[in-house]
Amino acid sequence: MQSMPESSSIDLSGECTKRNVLPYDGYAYLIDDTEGAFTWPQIAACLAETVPWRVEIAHLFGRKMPVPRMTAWFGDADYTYSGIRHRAAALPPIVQWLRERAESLSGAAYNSVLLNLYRTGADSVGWHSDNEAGLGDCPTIASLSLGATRRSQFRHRTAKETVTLELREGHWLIMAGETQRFWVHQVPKTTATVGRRINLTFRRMIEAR
Ligand SMILES: O=C(O)CCC(=O)C(=O)O
Ligand SMILES: [Mn+2]
Repeated sequence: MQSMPESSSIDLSGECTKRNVLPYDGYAYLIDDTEGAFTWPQIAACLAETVPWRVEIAHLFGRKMPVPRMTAWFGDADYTYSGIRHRAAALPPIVQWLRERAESLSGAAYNSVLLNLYRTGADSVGWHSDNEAGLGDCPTIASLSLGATRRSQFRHRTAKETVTLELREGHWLIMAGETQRFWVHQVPKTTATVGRRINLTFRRMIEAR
């Protein structure tokens, strides 16, 4: 794990506090970045309008299924999961700016970002971990939430313990250490009326072994 302190709650250069929401076997630091001089709604609107969002078709268990959200990818290299191949593309300036914020908050470096657009409560991401070979062992992943508040959950693979969070606009979730090995996570569908939510997960892709 790169430069992430082990204390469960630390102060981050006086700007905001972060706390590990996982009880063991990994780190998922929740950082409330809502107090800064950031205009998160404008940034969300800009991303919604300018990012080339697509509904990808996943190839899972011999079936083709549209992914229940819109996605986009920017990074130095292609990114493949569930039979979906995102082509390498340069980060737009606004995403580069967000990457700098992610790097200063987490102390890690990122060369790519996966974006998710949840149009309504019917959009979701199912239980998974971000454990593709290209991410290496113990990846640090910085996830930013914008727009509507949505529930996010972690579930331990063997103990089955579940941690539930409500991710609000301006929340960062920094996953690190053995989190991807021991825990799966999801953003479930909801029947509540919720507006658009955008999520960015900054990652560092390394050579696949
Ligand atoms: O939208 C979120 O908060 C999580 C997204 C996610 O887990 C992913 O893109 O891998
Ligand atoms: Mn994920």
